[in-house]
Amino acid sequence: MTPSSSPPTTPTAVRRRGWLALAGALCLGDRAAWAQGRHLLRISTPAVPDDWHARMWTVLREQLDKSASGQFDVQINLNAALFKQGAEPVAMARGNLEMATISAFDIAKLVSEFSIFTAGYVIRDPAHLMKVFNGPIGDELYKQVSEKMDITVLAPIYYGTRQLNLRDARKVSTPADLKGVKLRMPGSKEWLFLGEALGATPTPLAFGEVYLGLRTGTIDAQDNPLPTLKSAKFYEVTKQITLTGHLVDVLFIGVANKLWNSLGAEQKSKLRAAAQMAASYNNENRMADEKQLVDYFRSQGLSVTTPDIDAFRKTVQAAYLQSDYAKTWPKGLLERINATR
Ligand code: KDO
Repeated sequence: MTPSSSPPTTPTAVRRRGWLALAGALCLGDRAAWAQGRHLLRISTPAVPDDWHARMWTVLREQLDKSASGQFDVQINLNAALFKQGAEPVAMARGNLEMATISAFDIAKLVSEFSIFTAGYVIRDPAHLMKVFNGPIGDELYKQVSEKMDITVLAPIYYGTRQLNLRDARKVSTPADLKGVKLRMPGSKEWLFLGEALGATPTPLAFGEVYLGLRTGTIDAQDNPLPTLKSAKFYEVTKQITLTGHLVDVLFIGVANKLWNSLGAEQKSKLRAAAQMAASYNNENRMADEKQLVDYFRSQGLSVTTPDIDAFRKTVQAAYLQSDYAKTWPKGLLERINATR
């Protein structure tokens, strides 16, 4: 990718596009797809176009074009142009959106026992993540999501391992070194708690505002997986990456039950298969990227440091275990997650 000095989006442009896209999708798209007898599949994501979990939606669309030709009208809206980050589950429940990636943080807002998946240093690595979410623990979670959020999970995807990314270079060995650092987090209390557990001063900000926040200095740091640091170009406006690996992050490809329940068995299996193909495409590319991006960022002049991971793990785990979140975790779930191999 060629480095550029301009941000990938501006908030005003995104908002303007958002209103136009929203009006189009809600009024015209709905009727057009209905008139042609196709199922409208409106997708909304905050992801930037170059990110793997944005590109995977094209994989899904192309697959459906092949396997269920003329049956779905897939409309992909990137950069939070249709719904703002975190608003997707509500839009899906209200019938204004059919598909999105939802995070464990979105789920925890409504299904509090699953805040366990928002806790740092619980999931060990991508293989552990897939075993947990493609096994019985995942099935229990998806049942709750369907009942309480009216969303069917079609596939978990690996979003990447979250690392710290700082505007200015500084020594970061333990959480104490992050005291007073304004660490941007997405805007929900579960995310802010993670920032606090890391020892920083969490500052809520939508994903689309992060580039500018780093460039102007309204925030000192952000956390995201390495592939996203590259696709959203955060490396252009930061000097250091500290490999805390504090959250092996998952997103779930979800479909609104209103749409899901209107499909026949064959359409359901084709849509699920397309979602799984999209997930594999994302997972493979992300994991490959994570292996080689440290060298890339160093070549771009960033310093990439390794902190005392044990110190981070102990502090973050203790913060969660002492929190009210842990009180809602079903008995034995943490042990079952730890025992999943
Ligand atoms: C972010 O805002 O930091 C985050 O990484 C949170 C994720 O849950 C997800 O919403 C992601 O942004 C977006 O998909 C943009 O990559």
